[in-house]
Amino acid sequence: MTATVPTTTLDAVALRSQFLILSQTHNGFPITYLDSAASSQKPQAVIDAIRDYYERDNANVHRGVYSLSERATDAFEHARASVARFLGVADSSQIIFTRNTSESINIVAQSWGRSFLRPGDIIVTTVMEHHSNIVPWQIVARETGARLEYIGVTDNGYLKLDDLDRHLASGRVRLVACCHVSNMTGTINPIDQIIARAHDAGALALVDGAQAAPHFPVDLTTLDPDFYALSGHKMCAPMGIGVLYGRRELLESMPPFLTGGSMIRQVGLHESTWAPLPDKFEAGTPDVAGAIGLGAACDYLQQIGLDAIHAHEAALTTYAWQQLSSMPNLTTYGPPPVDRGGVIAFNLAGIHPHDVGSILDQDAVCVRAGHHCTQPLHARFGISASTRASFYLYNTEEDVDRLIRAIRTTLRVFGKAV
Ligand code: C6P
Repeated sequence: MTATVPTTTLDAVALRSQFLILSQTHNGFPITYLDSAASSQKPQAVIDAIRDYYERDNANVHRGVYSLSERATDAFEHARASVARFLGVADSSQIIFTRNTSESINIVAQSWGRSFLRPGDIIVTTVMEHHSNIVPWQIVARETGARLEYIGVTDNGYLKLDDLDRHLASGRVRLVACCHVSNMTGTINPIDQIIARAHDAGALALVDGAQAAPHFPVDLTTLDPDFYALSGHKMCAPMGIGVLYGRRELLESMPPFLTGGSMIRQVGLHESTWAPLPDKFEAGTPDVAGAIGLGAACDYLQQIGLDAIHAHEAALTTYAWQQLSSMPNLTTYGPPPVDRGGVIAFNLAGIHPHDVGSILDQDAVCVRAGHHCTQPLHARFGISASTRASFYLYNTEEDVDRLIRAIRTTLRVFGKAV
């Protein structure tokens, strides 16, 4: 069945001029960047914001009383306010700057988990998680005597929500940790329902928003998760800056994760007390330029409009899906475009994804090949690796056409029907 291709109002061709990196060629072909799920490219507005900070305002923050340091502090806190606005959060002190999604989830596991989990408590996560929402819970479960249980995945890449209800019925679930969007199947999970069901059962909800917040509007006041984690580098910001949002009472009740400078109120020789939020969770000199870049990225994405970005990605995903799903010798994983973000993982019969990735690179088509840090999900589909194309605001139908052509070339190289 052919789905209608949704319409886009985004002028991606014009937007591309703001991403200088995309004007390069490789092997004589224009770069077709289809790996934004791994890390996005950065627009000039973000690069300029970082450069301006270093050229005009650079000094350590929250320390100096001289005007340069005050300007740096203002720019840093202004960035935090931009992130809060982007996520629909009124109180910017609930926005903790971290390095990335992995660190954000580890803070919750190590701080909240080690303090509040007891033997017999249950943590529920899902088979479709990135390793960064599995491994921290394995470790904290081992340390506290809590049990780790999973929500399974259907053949079409949806979560088996009956599994969630079954676990919640035990009355022992303390936390449900779930991704908003899968980085392999692209499944957009019904995260509002998952959060509501967790809360109804007296459990907390942690959402890994790494593949969601960059691509469609996320309003945390409406969604009401207890924790939400994201990475700046997947949403036009630099690498090395991420966010942990947390409910105020929870963050206040949790001990700090990293300790030392900036996060204290008072230090004695044997006892110390902690600074208020968000400083309690931001020990040491922060990545000020990274935060400023993230603030600029949030403003940039909001200016373009997250609804428009989502519609644009939906149009490209549908256009790609229609061609990929009818190709012989090609298997895709996950739900139809209507239920997925701009991510399509696939395999070509008898061809290793690394070979696919290398041949596509000869035509300057950049995709990810491997397990995408989702080994349990790959195992669920009986595979160890896949090739993944992912789309963002700067991609065009022409990019999809190049992908399809390069896949056909790969099939021909291996003597497969096209
Ligand atoms: N996924 C991908 O190619 P970090 O590395 O900490 O910024 O993000 C971790 C992470 C957590 N959750 C999800 C859903 C993710 O997709 C990622 C990162 C990249 O799919 C790199 S492995």
